[in-house]
Amino acid sequence: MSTAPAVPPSPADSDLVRAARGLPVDRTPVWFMRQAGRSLPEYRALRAGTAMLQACQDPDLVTEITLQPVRRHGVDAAILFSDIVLPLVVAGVDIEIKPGVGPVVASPVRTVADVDALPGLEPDRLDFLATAVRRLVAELGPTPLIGFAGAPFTLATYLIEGGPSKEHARTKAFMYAEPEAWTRLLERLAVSAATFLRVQVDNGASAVQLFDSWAGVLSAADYAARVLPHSRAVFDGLGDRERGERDVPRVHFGVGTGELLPLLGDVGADVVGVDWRVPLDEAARRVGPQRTLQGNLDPAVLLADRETVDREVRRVVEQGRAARGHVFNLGHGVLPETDPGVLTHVVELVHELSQR
Ligand code: 1CP
Repeated sequence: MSTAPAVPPSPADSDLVRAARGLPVDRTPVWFMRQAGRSLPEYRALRAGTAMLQACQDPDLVTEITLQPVRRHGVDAAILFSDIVLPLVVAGVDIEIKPGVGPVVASPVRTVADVDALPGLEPDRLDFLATAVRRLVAELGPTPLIGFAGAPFTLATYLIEGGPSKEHARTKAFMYAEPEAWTRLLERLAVSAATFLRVQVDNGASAVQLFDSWAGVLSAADYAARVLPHSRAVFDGLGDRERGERDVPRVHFGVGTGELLPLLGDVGADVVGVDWRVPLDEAARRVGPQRTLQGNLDPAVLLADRETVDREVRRVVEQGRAARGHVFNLGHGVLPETDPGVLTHVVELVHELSQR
């Protein structure tokens, strides 16, 4: 019999963190983007009467909403309940999240002067975040908490367009017409994203994800020259990994990024998130052997019959074996009309298919 004292399992040894670092795992870890949210009746009940951005700043609500999908589905990670626009809101930018629409900006950024007038994010305004993360880490025990922030480009689309948009034409026009103001805007957004992430890691988050959801609207050349350096600055802002500063796995994700996949890892990520458009074996070729992949079941598949769900989950698990490591996820967020029972089933099936 071993006499070594029992060491409690730590999130640093979890399958999620190990897969992200390219280490062997017991089972393929699985979590879902937007796993907390409108697909859960317990979320709708808790959120009733509280505006989204108010809920994000209430440590009790953040803790409870973040834990809901972990309890219900047995996912391998929690993701902080927050929003990519929150650092801007906390800094004092007038933004509202309109139900059924998304973030709406009262005074969109349209000129150089607008860029210069944007307030910076003071870390001491993030006490609510530090409190929520510390509570969550205590409650979660061995389950890792993923912290996140919005990447500079995707945040810039909301600031410039004034709200959700499909083509992001105003954003691109600003990028081409005002290159200096563009650089200044993305630099400032990178600083506030890094501040937001540092608070999460310093209080115990085990991994971070940078959401550049709309980067796929750019050509690879524009992405490389005008966006990538600013996303890299966010990860660099976490500190010097060689010296062990905030050395947690970094995930980088965007939608429609098939053409950008070779670049996405270069930003400083351990894990590249892939949407459903590119199969994971092909994505592994594009990203290269130095990165783990995350994804990539089409969220719409979860609305289909059970046979289709099972077949597609099997395919994703199989194709994920081509990567140095695989974190199972959807290719984008859970659709609100998804039956939560199907999500629980997917977690069980991924675990069963990947059990060593
Ligand atoms: O469980 C989780 O995943 C954590 C919660 C989370 C995350 C990671 C929320 C809560 N928002 C986000 C990130 C986020 N927010 C992204 C990146 C991820 C993605 O691509 O989906 C983006 C683009 C946003 C912006 C945003 N906020 C939108 C999209 C609008 C558009 O342009 O299409 C929307 C609808 C919101 C509101 C929002 N954020 C989160 C929730 C639960 C909601 C809905 C709130 C409500 O219905 O009142």
